[in-house]
Parts: sequence; C-alpha cells; structure tokens
Amino acid sequence: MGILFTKLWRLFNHQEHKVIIVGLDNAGKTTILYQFSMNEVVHTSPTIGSNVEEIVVNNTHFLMWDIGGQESLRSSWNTYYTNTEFVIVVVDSTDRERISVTKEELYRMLAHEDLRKAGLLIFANKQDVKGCMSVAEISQSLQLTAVKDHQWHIQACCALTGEG
Ligand SMILES: Nc1nc2c(ncn2[C@@H]2O[C@H](COP(=O)(O)OP(=O)(O)OP(=O)(O)O)[C@@H](O)[C@H]2O)c(=O)[nH]1
Ligand SMILES: [Mg+2]
Repeated sequence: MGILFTKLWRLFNHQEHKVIIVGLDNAGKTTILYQFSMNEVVHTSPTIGSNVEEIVVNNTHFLMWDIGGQESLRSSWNTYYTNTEFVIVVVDSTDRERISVTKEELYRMLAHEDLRKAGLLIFANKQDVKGCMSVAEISQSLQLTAVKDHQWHIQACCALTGEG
C-alpha cells in the first residue's frame, strides 16, 4: 500500500525527471551512468539501443537513459526526446578529431522541438588522460556561448574515478 501510494504520489507530482545521456561512441556515457548509479566502474561494451537506471539525489528521482552513440544509432536519438528535462552530452576530451561531429549533433539536438525546454549539461570526460582538451577548449570548439535558448553548464570529469 505504501509503495503504491509512493508511486502514485510520484506520478501525480511528476517527481521523476527524465534525463538522456548522449554523445559519440566511446565517449564514456555508459561508464558515467553506472558511476552515477552504483559508484562503480563497470566493464562496458558499445551500447546498442540504450540502458536505463533510476537515480535518486536528495529525494529527487531521475530516470537516466544512456543511448548508444555509434553513427548508425544517432538518427534514432530523437525517439528518446519526448518529456526529456535534461540532456547530458558526454564528450571524450581526448577525441580532438571528432569534436566537430559532436558539435553538429549538439546543434541538431538543440533545434529539436521536444528539447525546447531541456537543460543541457556537457561532461568533458576522460580528464585523467594527459594532453586531453580542457573545458575551455571544448567550450570554444562547441561554441557554447552561442547557446542562448537553453540553460547549459560544462563540467570536467573522469568517469573512472567519479571526479567531477
Ligand atoms: N581514461 C578514461 N577512460 C574512460 C573514461 N570514461 C570511460 N572510459 C573508457 O572509454 C571506453 C568507452 O566507454 P563507454 O562508457 O562504453 O562509452 P559509451 O559512450 O557508452 O560508448 P557507446 O555505448 O558506444 O556509445 C571504455 O573503455 C571506458 O573504460 C575516463 O574518464 N577516462
Ligand atoms: Mg554505451
């Protein structure tokens, strides 16, 4: 009865916030998801489709969808957009060659009607790797200051240690 009440309460209060985690393949999305949910580094293989986990932070429930980033899968990212409140874009900070591809995908996403009100968090992941791009370099490459119609924040992190 208690559980049912909690579920109904959550349903009617819209307490569960939908988050999608996107970014190119190998960026570290799945590693971040499980670092969030289990505080552990899991051995990953490329995601085909998606993984989903519920995470509770300060009594706020987040339903986090980690979506595969391989090129052939990117055209179906938009099937996850409905009701999304937050978009986490994970960038592999060592991958200078493909930062322009991330930029293209980012702007395509932000233009989508279903994400009009979504907040944006960019994780500059793999900061443990020497010589990787800094937050400033990534911000500049993605031209984040041009993003005016979404709230955004960029954060350096390392999914292996949970730092950031
Ligand atoms: N050095 C380092 N490696 C990382 C970090 N985060 C993830 N990795 C490694 O990067 C590789 C890819 O990580 P995944 O989490 O599977 O990447 P993904 O973004 O989910 O990839 P797709 O599912 O193909 O879209 C794995 O070998 C991870 O261990 C990090 O912060 N630092
Ligand atoms: Mg994955």
